[in-house]
Amino acid sequence: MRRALITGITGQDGSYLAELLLRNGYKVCGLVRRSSSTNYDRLGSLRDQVELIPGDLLDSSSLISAIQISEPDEVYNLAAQSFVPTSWNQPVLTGEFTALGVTRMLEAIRTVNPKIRFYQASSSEMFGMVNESPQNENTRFYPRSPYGVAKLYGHWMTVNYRESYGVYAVSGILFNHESPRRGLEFVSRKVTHAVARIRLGLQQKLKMGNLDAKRDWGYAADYVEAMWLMMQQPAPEDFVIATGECHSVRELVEIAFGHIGLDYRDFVEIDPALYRPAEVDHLRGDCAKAHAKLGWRARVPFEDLVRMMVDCDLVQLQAGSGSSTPNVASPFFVTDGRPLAPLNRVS
Ligand code: NAP
Ligand code: F7E
Repeated sequence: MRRALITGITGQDGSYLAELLLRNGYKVCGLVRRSSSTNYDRLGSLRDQVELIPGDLLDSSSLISAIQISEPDEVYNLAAQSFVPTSWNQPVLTGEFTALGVTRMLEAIRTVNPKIRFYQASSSEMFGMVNESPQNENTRFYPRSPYGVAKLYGHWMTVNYRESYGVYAVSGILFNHESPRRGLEFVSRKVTHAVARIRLGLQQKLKMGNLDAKRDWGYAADYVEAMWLMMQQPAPEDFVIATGECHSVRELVEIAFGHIGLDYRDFVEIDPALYRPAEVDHLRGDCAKAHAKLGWRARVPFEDLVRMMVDCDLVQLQAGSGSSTPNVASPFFVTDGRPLAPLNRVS
């Protein structure tokens, strides 16, 4: 039985990756940091199928011990301070988690067993102010936030450990990916959750920042498959993972409100406080390399993703689940890899 250790298992991607690895027959361990109350909502029933090991990216000895306990063949480093605006408020802490945390984990691997394969969750935020579009593995990096800078450090450390020590270390440069398990502060989920609340009469208005920013948004359950595929190759390489499509935040709100028959202009208010000190205006990824070498491509179109997230939020709010990030079953691909019909709509 192959064994994997996931850092960030309680996050959006961690829960989808744990599901995928369990389906693929892995023994799955997850690193969890201590908090005053447990935070396992996204894991749902997976909680009983994975082994959770206490540890923190800030604490090297806990990483060494997590590797000794889990004895993994593969480590997926998904843990990070991942919200871009917070990185301006807490730039040093973001650097500790998102940048130096990578080195701590790589050093732990080198110390315990350098044959362990390592995946680093890199980000399209590293491209930042782009000089070409779409962006691929050779595009210049120009991060625009402390988060982007921290991710770039982690990316280069991953490359460096591969080149310096021959560690099988890969960096997945993933563009934005969303799901019903996305944190409420990220724009996609903020919008779909608010739209559902407005539909149910629980909220009247939605405050938004820059509607003109453009992103390449895909479905998280698709993207964790790319992570796993990168770790199964004969030699370690870095890959861009994206849909190749670009949409504005304005389109996002238009589709989400339109899905329940409303015009976003009647509900959205612009709040200048939500603008960022430096914006990433436009991102669109070119995943031709991943398609050619991994056979990977995104399967869920943007419009379907947004509508599915609105539907899931409506269902969750009506059920009164009490959790903002429940372990909603993957609405796509639960059968044979083809998108299913949308979930039940609220009449
Ligand atoms: P997420 O939902 O914010 O999850 C982050 C995870 O990291 C949580 O499990 C969190 O634990 C954990 N964590 C944070 N600080 C930690 C620390 N000091 N020690 C141990 N664990 C810690 O993020 P995501 O959307 O799943 O993204 C996964 C990774 O991919 C992140 O590294 C993110 O930066 C990167 N990424 C994401 C996207 C995207 O669009 N989603 C795109 C590119 C790259 P708690 O539950 O305890 O907070
Ligand atoms: O913002 C604009 C905002 O916070 C997207 C993380 O997973 O993807 C994510 O980073 C865009 C930005 O994601 C609001 O200005 C407008 O241009 O959903 P977001 P992000 O910053 O792109 C990358 C790839 C990661 O690696 C990160 O970890 O939406 N926007 N109005 C808003 N954004 C938010 N959050 N809230 C607003 O009200």
